[in-house]
Amino acid sequence: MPGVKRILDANANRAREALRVMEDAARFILDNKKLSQQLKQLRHDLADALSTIQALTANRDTPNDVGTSITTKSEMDRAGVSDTAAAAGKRLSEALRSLEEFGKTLGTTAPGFAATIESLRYRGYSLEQQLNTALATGRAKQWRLCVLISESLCPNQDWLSVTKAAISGGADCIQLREKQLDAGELLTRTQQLVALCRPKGVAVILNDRPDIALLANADGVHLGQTDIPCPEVRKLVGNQLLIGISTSNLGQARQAHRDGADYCGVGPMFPTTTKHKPIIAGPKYLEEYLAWNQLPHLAIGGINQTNLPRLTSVGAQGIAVSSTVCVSDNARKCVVSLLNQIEP
Ligand code: TZP
Ligand code: MG
Repeated sequence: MPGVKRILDANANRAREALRVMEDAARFILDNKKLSQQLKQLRHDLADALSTIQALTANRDTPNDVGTSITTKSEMDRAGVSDTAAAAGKRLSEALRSLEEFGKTLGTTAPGFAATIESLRYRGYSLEQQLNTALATGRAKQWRLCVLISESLCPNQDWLSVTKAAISGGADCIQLREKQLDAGELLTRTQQLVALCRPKGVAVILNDRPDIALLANADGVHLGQTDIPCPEVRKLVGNQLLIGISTSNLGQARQAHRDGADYCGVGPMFPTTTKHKPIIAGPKYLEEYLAWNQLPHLAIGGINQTNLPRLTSVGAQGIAVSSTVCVSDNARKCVVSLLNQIEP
């Protein structure tokens, strides 16, 4: 049936083109040899599979193709490299699915064709995910001061006033960390924070809850070692959210990097009353982390104006604090004096 052959021809081209785009991103943007080779291999294996069904181009009839003049707004609209690659990944799986389904109708004229395409489609999914993850990382900037806000740690003022004071003092990141709130209230507070922070260029990170962070259009989500694993969260949030991971040693930092995290919490630096942490990683771990130097850092845990020099002396450029700011009777002043100790 010529219609089927035209479908197969069109989707063979779509899949090849999508693979080229993905390969270019892996090769020229990421300099990732392994991923480029895997994508290239997939393109060649696809060409081999297509060569078993004869003379596809003989059925090409572009002038009479009713689809060439149909365009959508989104196909001309790519926000950046990761968006371009993500669109190519989707295009690849759609094209392979169409090849597979219509390939089944070829019956005995193309034995094994649909099954081969199916296995290529699964390989494509995995490469698409690896590419998206690799392109999603490296986007977090090196914040200087992140304030973790918890209502229960703010004895002097309400949480929103403390947040406003911290921002006016120069905090460039706010992490909302509430363990007891109902999800509805957490969403409302995160939305309030986004409305407050976005116009000022201050990032909003939500602790533990990627779902709520997405709904509130926050900048990111922060995860501990026992929360939902980073690769699973990346499946859920794609490139829409930054992902931060708490780490206490370099092994965990390397894993976070492999998993596509955007930044790491590095700590605890000092004993802290905010969270139960029996082992203190200390400034030594920060020093190792900074020598490794693969992702932005936020040193965390028991940091205050008095002990901060022990971190800046090993090169700390970003810290996260909770109690020292929340408990202070002048959160603005506290933030200013912490920032004065950190290199601009
Ligand atoms: N993770 C490691 S230490 C810590 C977290 C959430 C608590 C930081 O709070 P504080 O009050 O600055 O020690
Ligand atoms: Mg957590």
